[in-house]
Amino acid sequence: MEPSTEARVTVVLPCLDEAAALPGVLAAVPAGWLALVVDNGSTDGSVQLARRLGAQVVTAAPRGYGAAVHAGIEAAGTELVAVIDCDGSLDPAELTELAAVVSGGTADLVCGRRRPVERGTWPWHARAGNAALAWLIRRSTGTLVHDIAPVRVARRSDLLGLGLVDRRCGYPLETLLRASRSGWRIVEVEVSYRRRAGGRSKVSGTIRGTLRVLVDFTAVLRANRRAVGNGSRRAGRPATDPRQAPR
Ligand SMILES: Nc1nc2c(ncn2[C@@H]2O[C@H](COP(=O)(O)OP(=O)(O)O)[C@@H](O)[C@H]2O)c(=O)[nH]1
Ligand SMILES: [Mg+2]
Repeated sequence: MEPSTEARVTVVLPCLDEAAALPGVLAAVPAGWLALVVDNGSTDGSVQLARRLGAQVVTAAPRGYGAAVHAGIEAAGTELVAVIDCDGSLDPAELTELAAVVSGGTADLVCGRRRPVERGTWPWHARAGNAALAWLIRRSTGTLVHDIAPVRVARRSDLLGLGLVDRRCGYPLETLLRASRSGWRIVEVEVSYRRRAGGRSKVSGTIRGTLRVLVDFTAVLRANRRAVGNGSRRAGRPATDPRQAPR
C-alpha cells in the first residue's frame, strides 16, 4: 500500500470482544494513520490480538461505548480523530474521504451516513429507532442529519471541548446535539454498512439492546432540551454530503 499523504489521523476503535473482526478492521486502517483500540474488559483475546497486530491499546475503566470512545479521544495524540466501530460492519478505509472534508476546512464534524451493502445488515428496530432520532435532531436543531452514526471525524480538541457527559450509548447523539448547539458545520458522507464480521452485537443488534439505546438517548434528549430551553427550534447548519451538494 502507498504511504498516505493525508494528515495523520488516530482511528479510535471501541472494542468489546471483537477478535473475529480485528484483523480485517486493522488491515483497513489507512496507511500512516494510527489505530487505537479501546477495550473495556474483552475476554476473547481482543487486547492481545490488537497489540500483536500493531495497534495501540487503551483500557477504559467504566463499561460502555461512550466511555471507550471518550477514553480513546483523550488518549489520541493527533489533531484529527476518527471514530468507527471495531466489528467489521464499517470500513476504516472509507475514513480518508471523511477526514479530507475536515482537513479541507469545510466542516467541523463529518459523520458517516450508513448505506447497507448486503442483506440483513441493519435490524429493522435499530434502523427505525435511528431514523426517528435523526428526525428529532433535524426538527430540534435544523441540522440535516439522517444517521446517528458510529462513524465520525473531527478535530480532537473540538471534540473534547464539547464537554460530553454520556458514557454509554447516548454518546453519538450527544455529540451531534452539542455540536449543533455550538454552531459546528456538520456534514454527512455515505459509508458502506455490512453485517458484523463475527461475534455478538452489544448495542442495537437485539430488541433489548435497542431499548437500552432508547433509554440512553432519551436522557440525552432531555438534557439537551433543558440546555436549549424547552425544546425551542433553532436554526442550525444543514448536514450535507459534499458529493451531493450544489457546487
Ligand atoms: N470498549 C467497549 N466497546 C464497546 C462497548 N460496547 C460496544 N462496544 C464496541 O462498539 C462498537 C459497536 O458495538 P456493536 O456491538 O457492534 O453495536 P451495534 O452495531 O449497535 O450492534 C463495537 O466495536 C463494539 O465492540 C463497551 O462497553 N466497551
Ligand atoms: Mg455493530
